[in-house]
Amino acid sequence: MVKVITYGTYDLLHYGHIRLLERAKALGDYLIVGVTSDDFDRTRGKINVQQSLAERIEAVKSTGLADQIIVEEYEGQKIDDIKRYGVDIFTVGSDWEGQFDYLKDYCKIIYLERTEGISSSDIRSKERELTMGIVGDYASYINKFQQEDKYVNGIKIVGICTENLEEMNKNIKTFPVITKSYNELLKSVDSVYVSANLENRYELIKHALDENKHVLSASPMCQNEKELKELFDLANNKKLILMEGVKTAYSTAYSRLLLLVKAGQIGKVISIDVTCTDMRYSSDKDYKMKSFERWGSNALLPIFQILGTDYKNHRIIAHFSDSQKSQDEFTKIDFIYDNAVASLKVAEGAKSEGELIITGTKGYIYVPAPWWKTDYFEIRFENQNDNRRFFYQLDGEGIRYELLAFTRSIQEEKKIEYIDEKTSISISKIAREIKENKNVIEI
Ligand code: C2G
Repeated sequence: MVKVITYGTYDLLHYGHIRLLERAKALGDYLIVGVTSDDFDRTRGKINVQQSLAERIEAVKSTGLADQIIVEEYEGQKIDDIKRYGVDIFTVGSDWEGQFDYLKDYCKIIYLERTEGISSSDIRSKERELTMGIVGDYASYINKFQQEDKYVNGIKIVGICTENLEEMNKNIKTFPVITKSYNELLKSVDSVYVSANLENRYELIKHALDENKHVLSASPMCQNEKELKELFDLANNKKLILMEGVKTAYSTAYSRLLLLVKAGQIGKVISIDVTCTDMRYSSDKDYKMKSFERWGSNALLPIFQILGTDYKNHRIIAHFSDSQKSQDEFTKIDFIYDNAVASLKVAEGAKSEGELIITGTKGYIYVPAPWWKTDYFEIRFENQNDNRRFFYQLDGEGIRYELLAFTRSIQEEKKIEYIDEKTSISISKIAREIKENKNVIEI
């Protein structure tokens, strides 16, 4: 019996895929099809896959051509599969010509002519492309963000609105719309990314929603929980997407970490210690961001997402800049829950180890600095032999995953919820307390 194996994503299964599978099947007596897992696709840079692994497997199954379907999950699996299943022929489309020649020590390699004129990307981009505008003041943020739409099918950044045009001009791409007028920007787009100063965000988000635009906003979205609740209600009533952009929340490593914690891998969580600091911009006199504004949401995220937002008590301790009284150079917040505690430290004017430690009754999770853009973490136990390490791919610091979740949410008319509204609202409550100097102990 001649065994043939082929691999692919098979997203939105089309004629090109089916022709390939037919010819692959005809090469032998038994066809094994390896369908790539979502994680593996992300690792190899394919983040636009529309269908879930289960849907893609189902589609391949429905062709009736595969005798066996397996899942491709990791780099190097092909050699393992070929040996394990006793494969005689490996085949794949000619778009991969030469790239799998290294398998020739294990079996015969055949590249089949790719079918011209059809591809999953074509089918995906036939859906109308959404447009996005950026409103904001910080060149360093906008610079990063504007690069990321090329990785996400279905959305294109077409404009920018900034007060800071002269300064910004050096950094921004040539967008069709470059303006100081927010109204002009809103007229030209379906959605906006709000990256302006915290105190302006509420007005900017509200204005965009009023104009029926979807909004992705830097975090915290507001300095007032009531205002944020009002914005969510407005968005929900108008069936618009309003999403909080904390890029860590959208990263694979962080999402997996949450799942492992929720699955009880470290027992009951008893304490969370989280630190985020940065001094890169502290000497830049135009940079007005304060510690909490810059880092608060990131640091609150694991606390609120693991322990919830119903803390019994909390205490905010802040050190303000000598020259600018409104700038918290360092802020520490302690939370007391019924059966747990949490503590965060954020700083723009002080430096510390930016790590995350989640203490549980069976073990702990350690995420090394800078934990907010990690691709790696460890679960550690008393017995070191039980320790496990987890590695994931993180591209574009997570911005492209955030943009992808936003785009998909608009397309599917349903928010893909990485950060729920309760968490966002609780973050804005703490932002208000710091702004109003309420519950704050000054040092
Ligand atoms: N294909 C084709 N003609 C097309 C499109 C795709 O012949 N118009 C072939 C591809 O060459 C591949 C298979 O159909 O052999 C599946 O294509 P994709 O789903 O795009 O998967 P791909 O990323 O090519 O995965 O490690 C190798 C990969 O797993 C192959």
